Amino acid sequence: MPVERTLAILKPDCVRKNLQGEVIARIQKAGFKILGMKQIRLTKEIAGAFYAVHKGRPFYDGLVEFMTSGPVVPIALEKENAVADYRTLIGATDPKDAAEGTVRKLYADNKGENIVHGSDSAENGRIEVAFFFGESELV
Ligand code: DAT
Ligand code: MG
Repeated sequence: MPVERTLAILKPDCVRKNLQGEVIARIQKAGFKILGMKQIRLTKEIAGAFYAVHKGRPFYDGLVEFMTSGPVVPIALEKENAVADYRTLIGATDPKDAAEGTVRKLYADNKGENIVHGSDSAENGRIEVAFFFGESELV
């Protein structure tokens, strides 16, 4: 299977609940290599640009509001089959639909506040990692 990059983001609810360590431990136990990690506060412009694909959807403004409501932790991950394996680890977007034992099932309150982001394709994995990290920050 091809080695892929995928972008995780520990969202503001994850940081508020002090769950960063729990989620990172699950990522590491699942065999992902952490290439880069930082804590930042997104501006409306940055969050809006990151989620530009969702612009016009009814949840877009709330999503940008939420993602700028506190610090987030983008994490660049690498592994064989990283995109699909990370999405299996985090579970469905809505925690009500997420499989038992997944990060969102365990920790998320609702579909809007769902603890973590994950890229949805290998191409977007590379694009989203590059959105937050320069190549010199990926080690
Ligand atoms: P995912 O984060 O699982 O890739 P997505 O790309 O469809 O899900 O949506 C991006 C984020 O937008 C998602 O994590 C939470 C929010 N969102 C999506 N659909 C929503 C909805 N119906 N109501 C509230 N928030 C929603
Ligand atoms: Mg998505």
